[in-house]
Amino acid sequence: MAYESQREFVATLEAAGELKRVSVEVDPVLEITEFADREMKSPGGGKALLFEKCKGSNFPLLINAYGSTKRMAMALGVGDIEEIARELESLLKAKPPTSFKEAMSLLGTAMELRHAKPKSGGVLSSQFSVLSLKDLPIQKCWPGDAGRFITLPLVITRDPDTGARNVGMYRMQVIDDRTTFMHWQLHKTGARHWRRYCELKQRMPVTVALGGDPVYAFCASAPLPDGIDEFQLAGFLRKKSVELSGDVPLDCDFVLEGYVDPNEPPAMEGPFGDHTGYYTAPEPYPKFHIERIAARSDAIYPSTIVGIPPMEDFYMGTASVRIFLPVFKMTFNEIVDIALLAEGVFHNLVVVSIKKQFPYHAMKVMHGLWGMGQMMFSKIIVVVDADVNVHDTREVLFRLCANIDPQRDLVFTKGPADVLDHATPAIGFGSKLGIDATHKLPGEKDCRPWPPLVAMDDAVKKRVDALLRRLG
Ligand SMILES: Cc1cc2nc3c(=O)[nH]c(=O)nc-3n(C[C@H](O)[C@H](O)[C@H](O)COP(=O)(O)O)c2cc1C
Ligand SMILES: [Mn+2]
Repeated sequence: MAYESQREFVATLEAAGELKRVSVEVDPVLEITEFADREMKSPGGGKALLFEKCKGSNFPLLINAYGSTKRMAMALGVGDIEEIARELESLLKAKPPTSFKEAMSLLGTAMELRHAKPKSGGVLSSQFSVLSLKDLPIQKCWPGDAGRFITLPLVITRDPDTGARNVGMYRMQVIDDRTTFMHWQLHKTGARHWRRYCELKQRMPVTVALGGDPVYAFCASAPLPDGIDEFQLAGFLRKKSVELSGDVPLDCDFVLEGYVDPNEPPAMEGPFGDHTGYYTAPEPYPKFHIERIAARSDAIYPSTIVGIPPMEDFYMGTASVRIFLPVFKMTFNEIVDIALLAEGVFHNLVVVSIKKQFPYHAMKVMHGLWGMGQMMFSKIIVVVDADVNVHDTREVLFRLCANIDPQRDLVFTKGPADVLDHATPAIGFGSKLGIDATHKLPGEKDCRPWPPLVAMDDAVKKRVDALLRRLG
C-alpha cells in the first residue's frame, strides 16, 4: 500500500494507537533525544512521537516512526514483513538464480514486472516554499555532538558514467544556513559516485529529500547492491511507482538541492553519538552546498537518533534482513534464518542457522557471508544448527556455550570493517571471528561422537498438556 504523504502515515499511526503527540515546546537541541531515547528503550520500542512545537521552528518533528516491529510493517504498508519476504521468494523461485549478483538483477526484473519503475516528469506542487536550513527543527542529538545533524535524509546521486540513480541515507552535519557535511562512508555507493566525480574533476549534483512515503527512508537504508535504484525497490514495496520531479519524489516534505565540489578540500565532520553506542571521532568528509531548500506548507520533519542499542534503527535493519533473506537463501540454500542481534549494533554480531550437511559446512557459510555486500562488515558470525531460533539470544548463547571447543571451532580472518567501528586497529579494516556452534559430524577433526540434545517425547508432552487442562 502506498501512502499519499507522510501526513497520511502519521494519521494511520495515530488511528492505530501508535503515536503520541507532544504538545509542549521541546528543544531539538538534546531535549528531543531524551524524550525519544526513553521511548525507544521502553518495551517493544514504545510509540512514534510527534513533537508539535519544536523550539526555533514552525515545523513539527516525527521520530521513532519505524521503531517497533508493528510500525516498521506499517511503514512498508503491510501487516507483517514476512508477506514481503514470501512474495519476493515466489518471484525468485520462478527462475532460480545461480549467484548473488544474478539474484539481485532478477530482483530488479521482478520489481520492473510489478511496474515499480519510477515515473519521472512530474512537477513539484506549488505549495512548496523556499526557506533556509535554520527554519528546520534539526536535532543536536547528544551532548558531545559537533552540532546539529539531519538524520533521516534521502541522499540522491547519480553515477556519472552510467547515469544510474542511488538513494542512500547518509547523515548531514549542519555547518551553516546553506552548507552541511555529506557523510557517505568509504564503502557506500554515494562515496563511489563522489570518487568518480573527483576523478572527472566535475561538480557533483546532489539532491536530498526528506519525508514523503515512509517506505523511501527504509529503502535508502537498505543494503541494495550498487546499481539498483532504491526508488525501484520503493515502487515494488508500495505497489505503485514513485512519481518524481527530477530525482525528487513528488510527495516528499522537504527538498534540498545543491552540489559537492571536487576542488574543495574535505573538512572534519563529527564527533557524533553513533549506532555503535560511542561517539565516532572527527573524520574528513566533503561539504554539501545547498542552492535551494523548499518545503511543503504542511511539512513534517522526519528524524531519528542513534546511540546505545536498542534504537529505532534496529527495526529498520531487521526489516532489511527479513526482506532479503530469500535472496540469501537463493545463493545459500542451507541458510534457514539470520539475525543481527540488537546488542550487536547491526553487523557486530550476526547469527545464522543452517541445515548442516557436511563437515565444515559452517565455515563455508561464514566465508560466503563475508563476501556478500554489506555483510562484509560482520565482525562476529555465529553459525548454529537449523533448530535454533536465532532471534532468541538465550537460545543462541546456550548453543554457543554448549557446542564449541574454542581452539577447534573459532576461525579468525581479516577484511573491510564498518568505518564507525572504533575498536578496529585501523579505520575501515579489521579482524573477523567466525564461531562454529553447530553439532559436529564424523569427519570433522578432533571431535568425539556428538550426543543428542535433551528433549521430551511428544506423546508425553500431549499427556501432560491434557492433565494440565484437567487441572484448569
Ligand atoms: C539512521 C541511519 C543513519 C545512517 N547514517 C549513515 C551515514 O551517515 N553514512 C553512511 O555511509 N551510512 C549511513 N547509514 C547506513 C546506510 O544508509 C546504508 O548502509 C545504506 O545501505 C547505504 O546505501 P548505499 O549502498 O546506496 O550507499 C545509516 C543508516 C541509518 C538507518
Ligand atoms: Mn544503493
